[in-house]
Amino acid sequence: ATTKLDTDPSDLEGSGLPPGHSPHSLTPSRWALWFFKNDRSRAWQDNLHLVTKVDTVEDFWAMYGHIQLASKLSSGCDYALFKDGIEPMWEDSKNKRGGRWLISLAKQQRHSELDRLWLETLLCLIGESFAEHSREVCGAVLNVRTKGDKIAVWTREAENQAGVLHIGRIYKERLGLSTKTIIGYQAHADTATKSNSLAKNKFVV
Ligand code: MGP
Repeated sequence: ATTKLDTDPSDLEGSGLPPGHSPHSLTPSRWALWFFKNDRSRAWQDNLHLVTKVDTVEDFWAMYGHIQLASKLSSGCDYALFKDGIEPMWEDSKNKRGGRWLISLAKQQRHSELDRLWLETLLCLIGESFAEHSREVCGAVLNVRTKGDKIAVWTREAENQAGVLHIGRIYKERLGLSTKTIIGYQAHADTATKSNSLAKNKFVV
């Protein structure tokens, strides 16, 4: 015998939700997953590929179940989850005045913590965890690197101090980082023009 697991949309009528909103739709309605694979013979932007877009919780978990865990990616690869319509690059009009909360991991954290921290980051995004400041969020990026992996939440306006700090405090708490761990926020304009690997922190929490 087969069991029907899908909910028939007509079952949702009369649920009291606004028209067009099934109980599990994500707000904003759609997120895009991007994958970057480092091929040094090509320009940076040409290595960035759109994988899929999700607009329900069910789609999100189906996607998550289909892709490699972060810790299984080869060094040089990235994932990015961004709001639909924003490309995961500094140049996008929604990113260019923004910046990122950066979590720099020690090498050994790839095995112990990376997958949990990246999943928690994704859930902070799709769950709109930053209250009204969630609208400031553009997306999140994972960099798998030999020198140490990185996870970052990108926001749209580096000068929005209240929004940036609210997001940073909640994000740090959600990741379960100790109060002794300091995380920094850097403007993309500074990251893009830095001469060494470290752009200056505009804010820390
Ligand atoms: P990276 O992949 O963000 O970090 O940037 P990585 O590899 O750890 O290097 P590090 O410099 O932070 O130590 C690596 C390089 O990719 C950058 O120096 C840029 O040349 C390019 N790059 C990265 N991003 C996010 C962008 C972007 O948004 N736009 C463009 N044009 N290039 C980018």
